[in-house]
Amino acid sequence: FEIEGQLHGALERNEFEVYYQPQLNVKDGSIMGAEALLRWRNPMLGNVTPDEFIPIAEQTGLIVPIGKYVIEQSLSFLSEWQTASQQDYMIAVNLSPRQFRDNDLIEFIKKALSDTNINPDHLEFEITEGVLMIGKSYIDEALLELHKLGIKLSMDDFGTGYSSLSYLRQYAFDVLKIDRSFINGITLKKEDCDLVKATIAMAHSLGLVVVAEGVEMREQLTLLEDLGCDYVQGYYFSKPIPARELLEFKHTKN
Ligand code: G
Ligand code: G
Ligand code: MN
Ligand code: NA
Repeated sequence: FEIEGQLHGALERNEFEVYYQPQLNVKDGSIMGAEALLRWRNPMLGNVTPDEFIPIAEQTGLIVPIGKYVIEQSLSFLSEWQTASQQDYMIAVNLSPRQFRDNDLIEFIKKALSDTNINPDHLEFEITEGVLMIGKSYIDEALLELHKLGIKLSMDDFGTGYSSLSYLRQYAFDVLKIDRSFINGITLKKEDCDLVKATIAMAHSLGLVVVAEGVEMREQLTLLEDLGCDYVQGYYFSKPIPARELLEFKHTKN
């Protein structure tokens, strides 16, 4: 109730900031790109986490303008980042179910790409099973449209849902993100290690690249490298950070 009240007008009051968490190449530790993660600081409520406000933004429809702000900010940051570093980075943005009900979504994305002069294949949208479970044709059509534009699609939180495998077969995903709950126990539990190993092999045989989420320890990185994982993301490298910090972020593997 209080969150909802404050959420109205939060965009106009400039209370949001997009943070970025780097994604690194397992082989050489180089930066591949970053995931955009929204942060909200409100004068009355202080910092409110996305787990608290995203569901309310979804219910109220406020996620539509807020999500557009995230896309705009992320692309303009990517343009700045690529220019500053002379590297072809990727930016990954989370899309939630309600955003697909916006008839203007695809046109908005196209315009944001052309305004920032970003090549569509440097933009990735992270989709959870929750989006696909809705089972509406407008979602299938939007995903197909994004794919045709050359935008990358990644299946987020892989392994936590009920029908991930059938969705992998049904949709044109480019990236599989292994949920951090599996990475957590990877060095401790043989079952988790075996599951991650099999997931990576399956993804590769389907032509997908694999990102491991929630890497917190060096031992996890070493094991993921042995298992052939492509990219990693997690507190071991960096938590989500403001744009200006990412511009200065350098990771050295050793
Ligand atoms: O930022 P944090 O790491 O606490 O993210 C918590 C959850 O909020 C994640 O599931 C993430 O996908 C979601 N989230 C964060 N930023 C955004 C955003 O910009 N859009 C949407 N739809 N979800 C987001
Ligand atoms: O979109 P997704 O649900 O995957 O959101 C990523 C969430 O995971 C965000 O809340 C982000 O802050 C969090 N996160 C990122 N790296 C780590 C990590 O290494 N450990 C833990 N516990 N959380 C992480
Ligand atoms: Mn995500
Ligand atoms: Na997620």
